[in-house]
Amino acid sequence: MPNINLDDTIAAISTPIGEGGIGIVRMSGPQAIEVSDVLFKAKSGKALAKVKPFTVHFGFVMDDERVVDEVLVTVFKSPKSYTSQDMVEISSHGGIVVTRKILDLIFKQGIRAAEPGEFTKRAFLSGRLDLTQAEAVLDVIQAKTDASLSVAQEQLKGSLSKKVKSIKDKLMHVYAHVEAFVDFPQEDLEVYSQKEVIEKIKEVESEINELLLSYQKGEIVREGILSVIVGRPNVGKSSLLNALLDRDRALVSDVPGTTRDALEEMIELEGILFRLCDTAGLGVFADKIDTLSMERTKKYLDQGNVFLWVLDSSEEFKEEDKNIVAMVKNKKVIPVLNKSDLPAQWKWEEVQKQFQMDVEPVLISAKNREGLSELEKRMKELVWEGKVTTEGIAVTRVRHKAALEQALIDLAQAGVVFQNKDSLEFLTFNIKAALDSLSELIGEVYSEDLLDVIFGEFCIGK
Ligand SMILES: Nc1nc2c(ncn2[C@@H]2O[C@H](COP(=O)(O)OP(=O)(O)OP(=O)(O)O)[C@@H](O)[C@H]2O)c(=O)[nH]1
Ligand SMILES: [Mg+2]
Repeated sequence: MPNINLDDTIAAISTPIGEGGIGIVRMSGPQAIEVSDVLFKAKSGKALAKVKPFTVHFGFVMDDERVVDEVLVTVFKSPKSYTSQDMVEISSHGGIVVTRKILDLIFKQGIRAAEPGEFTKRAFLSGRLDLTQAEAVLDVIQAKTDASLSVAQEQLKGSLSKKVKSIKDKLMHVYAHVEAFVDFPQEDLEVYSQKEVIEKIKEVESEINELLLSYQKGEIVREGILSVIVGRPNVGKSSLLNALLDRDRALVSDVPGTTRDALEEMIELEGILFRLCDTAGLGVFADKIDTLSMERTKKYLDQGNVFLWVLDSSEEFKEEDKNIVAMVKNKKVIPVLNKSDLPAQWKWEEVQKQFQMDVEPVLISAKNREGLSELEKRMKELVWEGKVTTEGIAVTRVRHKAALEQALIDLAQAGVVFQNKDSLEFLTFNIKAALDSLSELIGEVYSEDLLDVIFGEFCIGK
């Protein structure tokens, strides 16, 4: 395990850079209070080193004799703070220069600039939060719907770690029994029978599977539903994106091939987050950029959760449309018959029959903003029958999913080893590997690289 130094003191501006009501400069570490005393003159004249923890003090940040700003300073004493260390938060007026100036004065005292997420990393390293809780802090900050906020809050409370720990405890029990048997085979120990070991492993497997089942929903709640708008050029894909967003986000023109690069925007429909992606029209490509756009569209075809397949009903059903059928046929797709303000040249029933597609279309006019509420209704129905529920969602990140899947692989291997009556030492090896994966999930073991990835996503000052 890496040895990470917590003895230095770090500082950062914790509020967004810009103008606001207040700005907060935060410090954490053993020198936080003594350094604050160099810059801060309390109106009461009292030094911060002498004040009670969890108190707020009015006064001035001074640059020698010059007042930098009138501030409130909050003092936290270890271990009862966000990072579990001594902390000071200076609330000043929310200006870019004033907060920067206070931070610079702190740096002059030899304090180091905090890295992104370093305050939360300290909370993790000091044991106040486990890794899934630290990840939840970021999810709370980035939550874009009520549902994602409530899942993040559950995780922050430790619900996922609690479940993983309980699974780990059960497995640890099995491990201890098997190991006792390996170490002292001669002795008359009260250990699980072979049948019992297999049963216990099966129990653990089913609990892990239950957690994994919640991932599909969890991912959608956290990240939104990737809804890819596809279709041949000029059918009105970008017009549809603009209509759903209710603003002119994408460029629209009557020249086929207007959209080159895929474009992503979010909308929320009754608590469900949709990541709408407008793509370049799928068709005959002429130049290198077109080829690149096509590749990008195809990547989205692989990744999308749902597809809005836009067709132009005012023009014939073209060869290019036919080619798209195969790409979307077996996916969650809504055929969107656009330009319904113009006379239709073909009927969906014919296409449906020819390609045996068991799905109803939605008729819209993106230009006149018609048929959109029906389309939105269909989009919601495609996901959880239109009802958002966060109940039972525990696993929200690929990292969690990968760790649980690895634990299952190790346990399956343990089962094979046991059934073949191979050496019991192998069995302990496999159970230990599964235990390690679960420990990694909650951060009982970690590498510095993993922490860099997780906390690197945070903003500076959190
Ligand atoms: N009459 C009518 N015209 C529309 C409608 N929707 C889009 N158009 C027109 O169709 C043309 C193409 O629209 P876009 O939204 O740029 O089409 P696109 O599918 O994004 O095209 P590419 O980016 O080139 O693939 C434009 O001239 C739009 O004004 C509609 O509902 N009715
Ligand atoms: Mg377009």
